[in-house]
Amino acid sequence: MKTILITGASSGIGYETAKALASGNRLILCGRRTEKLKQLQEELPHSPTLLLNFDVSNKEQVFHAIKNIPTDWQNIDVLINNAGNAHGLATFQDADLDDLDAMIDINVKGLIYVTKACLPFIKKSNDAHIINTSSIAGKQAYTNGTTYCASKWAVEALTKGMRFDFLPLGIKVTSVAPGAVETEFSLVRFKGDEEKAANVYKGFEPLTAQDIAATIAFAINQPKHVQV
Ligand code: 8X3
Repeated sequence: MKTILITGASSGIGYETAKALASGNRLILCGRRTEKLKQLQEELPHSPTLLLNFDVSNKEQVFHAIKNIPTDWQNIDVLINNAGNAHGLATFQDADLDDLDAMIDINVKGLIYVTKACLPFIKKSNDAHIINTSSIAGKQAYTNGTTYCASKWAVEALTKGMRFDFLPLGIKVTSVAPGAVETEFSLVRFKGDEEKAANVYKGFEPLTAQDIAATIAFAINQPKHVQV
């Protein structure tokens, strides 16, 4: 039984990953929307769960919440840095600076804060593993996506760098880099415009949150000597 902390567990990939990993594990479900986390908790009546409410981009909230995890939940083995999103889809010259700030704050700084905060606990585990949610956007820049792509490029660099740095600590590091996944992602990117969001997934079969959850579960369930 592993203790697994998941950020962004209130929806999409995080929500489905919690469901995929619930059997036989203890889950620390983190997010900003307490009601959604409670709903998820109710869907997992047979799994021990702890809910933590914080915004990954708020340094004080992150460190306060994680440092104060009850002692019997501090044996974190796996951290899934899933929280992240896109704000706006516009050329760099037209993009709203607040949107660009938000993507760097959440997708990059948020991942750094949560990882730093969890590290004192994770490094005591014999099954330590960090999963970073990257994106195809971390491998290929696209029109109107400069800063979202930059944020995911940073996730790729953080993953590779952590893999070197954490080798002496015995912590595995994996990045999962999905293409288009139909979740709230586009709704958030287009600030609630349902029509624009739905159009993104027209004409092809997008990935689902369950597909990505299964990939994360595969990575976590490999033997100790296998790092995906
Ligand atoms: C989401 C994938 O292609 O919409 O990270 O940027 S994409």
